[in-house]
Amino acid sequence: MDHTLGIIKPNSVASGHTGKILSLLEESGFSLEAIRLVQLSRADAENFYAVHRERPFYQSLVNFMTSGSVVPMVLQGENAVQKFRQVIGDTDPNQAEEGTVRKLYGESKERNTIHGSDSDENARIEIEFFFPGFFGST
Ligand code: IDP
Ligand code: MG
Repeated sequence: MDHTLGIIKPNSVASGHTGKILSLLEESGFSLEAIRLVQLSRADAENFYAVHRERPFYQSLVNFMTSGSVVPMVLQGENAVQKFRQVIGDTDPNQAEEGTVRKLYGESKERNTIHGSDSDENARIEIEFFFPGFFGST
């Protein structure tokens, strides 16, 4: 699979960093295949992050992800999932490498600017979550 899902999180949309982040992603070699501006409902955010249901940060994460608009997008490129994770950097901005999106714009481990799918299987599920029918019916 050469697609992944990214989501610019509410802190970065509100801070006006969306354009700079899109530029950085495009300069890194990704092409933009789909994009939206979305206000997640509580149920949406709970479903999207259901895998983290038992984690101590879950309710706080859901609160954060529903606190403002987010920008989900489909990015295409060779080895997209793995490469995107490299470009965004470590979950904790303090641990992320220089030049990564989270290092540049992340405010904390929770408010870390951007989501990236963690596997081809999850990328497909997450893309369908925000862009139903993206892969067609075949
Ligand atoms: P990832 O986004 O790098 O894949 P995950 O472990 O899947 O990281 O966690 C999902 C999201 O939950 C993170 O992007 C971050 O916003 C939040 N999160 C993860 N770990 C913590 C934590 O220890 N404290 C607060 N928020 C966290
Ligand atoms: Mg994850």
